[in-house]
Amino acid sequence: MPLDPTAAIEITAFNWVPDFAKGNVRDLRVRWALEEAGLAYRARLFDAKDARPEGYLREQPFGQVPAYECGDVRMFESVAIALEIAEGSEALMPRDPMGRARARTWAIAAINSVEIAINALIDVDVFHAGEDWAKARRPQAEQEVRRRLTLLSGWLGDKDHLEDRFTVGDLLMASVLRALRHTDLVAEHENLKAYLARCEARPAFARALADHMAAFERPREAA
Ligand SMILES: N[C@@H](CCC(=O)N[C@@H](CS)C(=O)NCC(=O)O)C(=O)O
Repeated sequence: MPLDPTAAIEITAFNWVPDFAKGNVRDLRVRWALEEAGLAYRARLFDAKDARPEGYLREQPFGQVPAYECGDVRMFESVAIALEIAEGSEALMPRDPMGRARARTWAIAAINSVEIAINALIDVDVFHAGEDWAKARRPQAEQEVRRRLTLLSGWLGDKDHLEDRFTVGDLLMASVLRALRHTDLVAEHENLKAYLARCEARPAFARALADHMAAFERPREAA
């Protein structure tokens, strides 16, 4: 679904971030969810280096992206937004109660049990690279990511997805795993590597990534 400046749904995103963040800012997972759901949207872009526009803290209390608006519904937190989109789309959320419960469970697991460990590693590898404390902390942070990935790989086994079909849980898990691109940690598990490649091969992801990246080529142009 192309970006549409007249769309009812608006998200916020950045038109400038440091190179390491391109392809990994959290608007991408929301764009991906919207693409899977077939919903048109527009993007309001900020430069990450600049102060946020007046009033933005009323949309996103931490001044971050993404924020989301559709009619009277205003949200922040990428996972909450992805779940909101998923609730209205069978492409992301099965119809049956158990399927829905499992999709929501994996969505939270991605963030609360996997991303939390990955973020600790990103912190030392990216945000504090080279600092003495980060060098000391890194082995432990990496070990914890390895432990989580080994358990995730064990769960996945030879399945294509975390449950019996693609859901918002896979969308978020894949989004989280992508943050390890600067390491070989995912590739240590053939099934996780293939899982991530499978998720990234989805046309909706390709469209979302293309529009996410295009925002950095068109500074200050909304939509
Ligand atoms: N928990 C939030 C985190 C959002 C977040 O960390 N956004 C980053 C970009 S990925 C950001 O806006 N950073 C700029 C800042 O913190 O000022 C979510 O998932 O939406």
